[in-house]
Formats: sequence, structure tokens, C-alpha cells
Amino acid sequence: MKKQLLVGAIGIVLLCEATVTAQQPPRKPRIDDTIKANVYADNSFKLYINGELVAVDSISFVPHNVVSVDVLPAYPMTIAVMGVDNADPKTGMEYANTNIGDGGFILKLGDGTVTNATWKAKKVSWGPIDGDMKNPRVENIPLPKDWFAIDFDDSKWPNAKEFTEEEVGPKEPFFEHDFKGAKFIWSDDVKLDNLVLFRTVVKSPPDGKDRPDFRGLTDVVPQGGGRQRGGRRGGGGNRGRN
Ligand SMILES: [Ca+2]
Ligand SMILES: [Ca+2]
Repeated sequence: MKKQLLVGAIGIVLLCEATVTAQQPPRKPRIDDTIKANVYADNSFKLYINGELVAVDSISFVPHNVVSVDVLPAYPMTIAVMGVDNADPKTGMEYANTNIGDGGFILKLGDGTVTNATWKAKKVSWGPIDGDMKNPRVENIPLPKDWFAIDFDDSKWPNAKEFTEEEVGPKEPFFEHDFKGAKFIWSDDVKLDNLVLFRTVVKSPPDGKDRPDFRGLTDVVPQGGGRQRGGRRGGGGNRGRN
């Protein structure tokens, strides 16, 4: 009986310690907690991660460019992208309505996340319908409300379609960045679909690396307080400064 009580007491102590450990605030994230996001779109994109806008293509038309930025991951990670193929909103064409341009989107994150046909893709603007350049017409559907949010239901969206490098024909900066293992994606018609929304959820880091979760950091005092190390000003009175 005594032995059972003792075991019970030890159990409670361990439980309390585990709870305290779980409730300890995280340390401040460092730059080596971030992962690189390499993104290329024909012609441009907006990238949302976990509901927040984290990158906007800095060049909306040409030249085709790679945007390479640091992002702080947290899993499960919801990635939502607006892909834009340059097109006149009335005709769906470009270069003074002489050409039907094509789209294409590719992304690779430093945790091994890549674009492929497991992503969802929803077209929201397309044309010229049937490729008719003589009587060009465009069709649009409204942007779904909160399409980039974590809890948005994309279960009815079709899957993205993969396109080869030859089909998309990426320009030079693409080859200077790491896109190994990633596929070019779009909705079904890479020529006529001009505004496409993509979504995916990365449940855990594909490279298997354990990464701290820094969400909610603005609501707590991180371990070690403010800038005590690495800050140039040093000294007291800087606790919690950012
Ligand atoms: Ca097009
Ligand atoms: Ca294009």
C-alpha cells in the first residue's frame, strides 16, 4: 500500500514537471530557424503562409524573376498562393491583344516542401474562352472569401496539374536557384487560365528535421528575455525589447 502511494506521488511530481516544461515560453527565433523559400511564377504571385502574406512577386510582368526569402515555418503549415499569368482583363491576351500568354508556378522551401500535383488549384479568371482571339471573352468567378486562411475548406478544389520545364520554359534566374524536386504547376489550362489559386498543407517538415514552433511569440516573454546576447546596446533595461 505504501509502495503504491509512493509511486503515485512520484507520478504526480513527474506530471507537474512535464506541465511546467510544456508551459515554458520558447526562446527567441534566430535566423537559422528560418528556411529559404524559392518562388518563381510566370508571371507573378502572392504567397501566404499560415494565413499571413509573406511574399509578393516584385515584378508583375517581365522579366521573369525568382523571389527568394526567409520564412519562419510552423507546422502544420498552410501554404496559399495566387498565381497570375499576365493578361488583359477584358481579352485574356497580352502584348496589345496579339498573344495568348501562358502561366506556370513553382516553389521550393528549405524544409523540402515542393510544388506538385498534390497541391490544390482553383482557376478564378480565364480567357480568351476557347482560345478565340477574334472575339475574345474572359470569364471570372469571385475570389472565395478567406481563400488563404488556415481553416479555409479547399476539399472541393481540383488538384493542380504538373507541367514540364519545357512546357513552361522558365527564364535564366530559375536555373540559379534550388528548385530540385519541385514541379511546375497550374490549373488545367496553362495558356487560358490566367488567375489561379493554389493551396496545400504541409503536415510536418518533409526533411524530418525537428523545428521549434514560434507561433504566439508576441504574447509571451521569450526565454532569456530581450536582447541580452548579440544586441549591440547590451546592458540592463533591454528586457523584452524587439
Ligand atoms: Ca494566359
Ligand atoms: Ca505569362
